[in-house]
Amino acid sequence: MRGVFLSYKEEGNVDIYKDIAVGVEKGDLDLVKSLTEMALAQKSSAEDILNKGLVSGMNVVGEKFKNMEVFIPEVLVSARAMSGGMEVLKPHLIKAKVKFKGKVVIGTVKGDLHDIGKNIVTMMLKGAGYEVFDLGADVPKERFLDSVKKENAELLGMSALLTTTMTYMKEVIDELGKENLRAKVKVIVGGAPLTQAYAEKIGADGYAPDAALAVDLANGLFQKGQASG
Ligand code: B1M
Repeated sequence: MRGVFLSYKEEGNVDIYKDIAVGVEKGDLDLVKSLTEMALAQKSSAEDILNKGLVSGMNVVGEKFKNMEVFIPEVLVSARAMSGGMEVLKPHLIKAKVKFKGKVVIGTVKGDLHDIGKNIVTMMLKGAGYEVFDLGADVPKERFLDSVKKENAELLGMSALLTTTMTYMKEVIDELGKENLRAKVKVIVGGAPLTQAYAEKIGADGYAPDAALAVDLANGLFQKGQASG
């Protein structure tokens, strides 16, 4: 084992990312956590560990799930291993900021339990200096609206992973309009089945295909002053 770890240094940590990905694929929580800690100790960036290791492993699981090579129990075990790695990464992704850039309410829409991508987006937004109120998964429109009002949020982020649930995003946007909140709150959406065209069709202000671009999108909206009402 020691020899393997020494070789990570020599290979510029490329192998450790692969092993983290394989650990996620196999659902080996302890291995994923210890390799994540080791990669951090070897000065890998949290973003590289996340994208080249954890997300890369989960993508393989996704492909296998699609091809019916693995099934829901294996996927859950992999998701748990990925979350373990994310817990280790969290403090490194979330930099302490004295002043928040803005307030964001985020959640996965009603009927949808997929929260891994939304959690990554949340972590990245926090890391970028936003105050984020994460409502979790399976969030009905009433909760989105209550939270936007209560926190006086400038940005609402919605995630959906199912073609059957992404349609709910429009219901939330329409509800914001009915409550005269649409001009005050910008809406960004994401999730595997989403596209820019779909985001435009439902009246969202922006779409991001991944967590890093979600941060760019939020920054762009705030910089233009569009998200500050
Ligand atoms: Co589900 N599932 N699942 N699943 N699952 C998918 C989504 C699916 C594509 C698999 C497949 O068939 N190939 C398919 C959807 C098909 C469709 O609608 N077209 C599917 C299905 C069918 C289902 C069930 C219906 C299965 C069943 O019960 N028969 C069921 C539905 C349950 C429900 O929600 N009501 C179900 C259940 C589950 C599990 C519970 C087992 C588990 C979820 C665990 C959890 O999240 N806690 C699960 C998983 C893990 C997956 C796959 C394998 C992986 C999803 C994932 O976490 N990806 C997925 C297959 C796949 O996507 N390849 C699949 C990794 C994650 C980092 O990516 O979430 O896309 P993603 O997030 C990215 C970007 O999209 C973006 O940034 C993230 C990071 O870069 N992003 C945003 C996401 N949200 C954003 C918001 C933004 C901006 C960017 O702004 C606000």
